[in-house]
Amino acid sequence: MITNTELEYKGNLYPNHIVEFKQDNHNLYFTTENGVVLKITVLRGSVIRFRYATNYIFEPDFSYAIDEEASLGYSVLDVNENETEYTIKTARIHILVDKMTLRIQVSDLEGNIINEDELGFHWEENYEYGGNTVKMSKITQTGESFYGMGDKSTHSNLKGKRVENWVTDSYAYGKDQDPLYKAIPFFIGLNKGKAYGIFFDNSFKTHFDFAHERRNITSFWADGGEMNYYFFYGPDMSTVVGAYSNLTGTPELPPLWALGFHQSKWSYYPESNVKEIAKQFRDLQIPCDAIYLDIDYMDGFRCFTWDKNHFPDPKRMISELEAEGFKTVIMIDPGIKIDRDYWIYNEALENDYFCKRGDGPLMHGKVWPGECNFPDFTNPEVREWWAELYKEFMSDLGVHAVWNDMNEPAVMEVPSKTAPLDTRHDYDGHPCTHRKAHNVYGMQMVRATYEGVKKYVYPKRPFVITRAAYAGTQRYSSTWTGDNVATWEHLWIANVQMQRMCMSGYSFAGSDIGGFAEQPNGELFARWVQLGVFHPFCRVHSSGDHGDQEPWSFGSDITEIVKKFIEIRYQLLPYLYTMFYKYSKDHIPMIKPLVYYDQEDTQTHFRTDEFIFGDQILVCPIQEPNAQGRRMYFPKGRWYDFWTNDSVNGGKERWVTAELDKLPIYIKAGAVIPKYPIQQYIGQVEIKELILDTYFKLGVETSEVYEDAQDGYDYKKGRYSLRNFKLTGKEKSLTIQQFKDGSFITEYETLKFNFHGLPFKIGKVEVDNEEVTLKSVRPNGNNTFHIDKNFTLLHITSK
Ligand code: NBV
Repeated sequence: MITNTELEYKGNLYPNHIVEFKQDNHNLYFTTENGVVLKITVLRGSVIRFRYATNYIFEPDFSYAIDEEASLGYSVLDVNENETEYTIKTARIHILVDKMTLRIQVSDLEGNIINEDELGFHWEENYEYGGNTVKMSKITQTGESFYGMGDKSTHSNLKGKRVENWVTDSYAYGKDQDPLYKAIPFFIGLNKGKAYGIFFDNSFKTHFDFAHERRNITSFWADGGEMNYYFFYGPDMSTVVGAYSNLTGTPELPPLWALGFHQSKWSYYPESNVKEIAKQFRDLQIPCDAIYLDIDYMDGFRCFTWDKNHFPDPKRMISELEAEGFKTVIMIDPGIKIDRDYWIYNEALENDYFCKRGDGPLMHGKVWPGECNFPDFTNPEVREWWAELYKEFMSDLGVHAVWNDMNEPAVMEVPSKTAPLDTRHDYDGHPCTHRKAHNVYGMQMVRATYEGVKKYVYPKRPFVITRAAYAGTQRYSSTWTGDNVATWEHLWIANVQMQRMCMSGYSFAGSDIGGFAEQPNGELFARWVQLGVFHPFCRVHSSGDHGDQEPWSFGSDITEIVKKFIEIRYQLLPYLYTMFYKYSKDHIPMIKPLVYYDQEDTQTHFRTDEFIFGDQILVCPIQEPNAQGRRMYFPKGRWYDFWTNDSVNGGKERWVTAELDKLPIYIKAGAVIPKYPIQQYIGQVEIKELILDTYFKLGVETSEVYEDAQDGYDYKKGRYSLRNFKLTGKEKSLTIQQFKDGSFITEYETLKFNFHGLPFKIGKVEVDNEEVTLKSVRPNGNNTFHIDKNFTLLHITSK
C-alpha cells in the first residue's frame, strides 16, 4: 500500500491525518494536520458536494453552472466516528472518510461500494500561475462503464479513454478528436448494475482519465481552481442524470416552432435568394419553420448591422417571410470589429467593456471582420449592455431568434485558436485570467443574448442557439455540434454526440444535418435527415461552398424521402413537445441511449447506435451506404414496427430491413403516441383532432401528452393541457383511462384512436361506462374511431 508520506516526494502533495472535525448544519468540515480542509455538503440524500481547500482557505463559492432553482433537502444526516474513520449516513448512502488520508468511500445502504478514492485528493503547486493543479483519483472496477461528458466524438462508453475539456473551435473535426466545442465535466459511472455520477465543477481546463493510463483507476484533474465535485447516487442512471440536470438546470419550453424543421446555409443572400428558398419549401410542400441568415447579412461582419445592398429592408423581408410561415434566425458573433466609425465598437470602448491583457492593453484577435476586440461577457454590466443591443433586431425588425457562433471565443491565425491565456475577465466579481474564464466565455455570451432576446420577443418565448458551452448553458440556449463533415463517419458521430449530450443534461441539441464541410451525396443526405428528425434540434446547415444542401438538391427520389421524414417529425410534434416538457420540468433527457433505458442488460453497455426517442420510440439510424437493412439490438419489452405493425420481443439483436426510404423505427407496446396532421409550419392548420396511435400491450403502460398555446407564458399560469393515458391490455379487452390536468382548452374536440396490434376483433365499446354503438364511434377500417376528448374511461372488449 502506498502511504501519503511516501508520495509527497513524487511531485504531488497529499492531505495527511485529520485533526479537526466540525459540523455546521449540512456542512461537514474535516481539517488535516497539513492544512487541507474537506468540506462535505449534503444537498440531498443522494447528492453530495465535496470541496477541498489547501492551506485552510476555500475560494469564494461561485459557479456559473449551478441553477438557482436546484432542489435541496434531505431527511437523514448522521455522523459517527470510530478509531479509523468518520461515517456519514444519509437516507440513501454511507460515506466513509478515512482519518489518516482523508480518502472517501461511498457505499449504498446494503454496503455495496459505489465509488472509492484511490489516492483521493492530491495536488501540485503551480509556480508559474500560482494556485494548484488539483487532482483526484478513484478505483475503477473491472466491469465498470462510463458515459456522459458532453460532445465527445468517441464511443459512447468512455472506459479506456482520456479526454479533456477546453472549449475549442474545431472545424471539420474527426472521430475521437478532443476537445471540441463544449466543456461539460460530468460523467456517469455504472458498475454491477448501479450508477453514480460525478460533476467536477471547475471551469479551468479539466482532464478525465477513465482507466486509460491505469486499468483500475479513474482520475480527474484541473489546471487550477478547486477540487470541487458533486457526487450523485442512482442506482438508476435516470436518477443520476436527473439529479445532475436538476442541479445545473433545464431550459424553459421553447416556442413550438423551434422544434420544427429549420433550413440554414452559410449563407443565404441576397434577399431574393432567401425568398427563393422559402418559396421552394412551400411549392414542394416540405414543412419548414425557420430560415437562417449566416454572417453575410451583416455589413462587413459587424454585429447588429445589415448589408443594405443584400438586405435593403430587413423588417419588410422578415414580415413577408413570416406571412409565409417562416421565422428568421440571425447569427451574432462575439468579435467586435475595431472600427472608430462603428457605434457599438465605440460604446464598448468608452464603457470599458472589452477584455484586456494581463498588463492592460486591449485583447485583440482576427475573426471575420478583421481585427476585433472582445466584450467581457463574464462582466454582468457587459451582459446587460449586450442584451440591450437586441432591442432593435427583435422589437423593431421582428427577428425571431439568434444563433451565437464563434463564442469559444474562436480567434483566427493563432495556434491556440482562442484568446491569450493572460486575458483578464471579471468572472462576476471574481477577477481571473482566461485560464479560468475560457470555458465559460461562450456560455456567458449566450446568456446575455438569451436575456436580450427573451426581453424583446416578449410576450413570445425566446429561442437561442450556441456553439460553445459549459455545464449549465442548457438553461439559456439550444446548441449544435459545430462544423462536422459530410461523411458517413460523421453520421455515426452525430448520433453518439446527441445521445451523449442528452446524458450530460443538454437535450436541446442537433447536428448540421448533411454535414457542414464538404458535400453529401443524396443517399447520405437522406440517411442524415432520417436521423436528424429524431434529434431535438433539427436543422440542415452547410458551409455552402460545395453546392446546395436543400431537401430538393439531390433529385426527386431523395426529395420525396426527405419530405416523408420531415412530415413524420411534424406529425410527431405533440410527442416531441411532451418530451421537451418532461425534460424541462422533470429533467428527463429527451433521447436516451439503450444503457439508460435498461442498465441491467449488459448488452446495452457498449451499444452506440440505437436510441430511444422520448420514452417510447426506438430508433436505429442507417450509417452505411447501400444498406438494405442492418442488425440492431432490441432492449427489453415488446416493440412494434412503425411501418408494418409487426411486433418483436426485445433482449435480442435482429436483422431489420431498411431500404433508402425507410429507417428502423419501433414503438413500445402499450404506448399511446400523439400526432398532429402534417402542416407546412406550426400554426398553419387548425388541429381538428388529436391522433392517438395506440399499440396494444398485455399489461399496463402509461403515456402523456402535453399541449399549450405553443408560445407565450400562459402555461405558467396553469393554461396547459396534460393528458395521461393508462392503458391496460388483457387477452380479450383493452382499457384506457384518461387523467387530465391544466386549464388549457385545446382547439380540437375529438381524439382519434388508431389501435395497432389488437389481438381480438372489437365487439363492444364503452365510453365512461356507456355502451356506444360501433356506428356512433365511427369505426374506420377495423380499429380506428373517434371519441370525445374529455372521456375518462374507454373500455373495449372482444366479440
Ligand atoms: O458563420 C460561418 C460559419 C457557420 O456557418 C458555422 O455554422 C459555424 O460553426 N462559422 C462557423 C464560421 C466559419 C467556419 C469555417
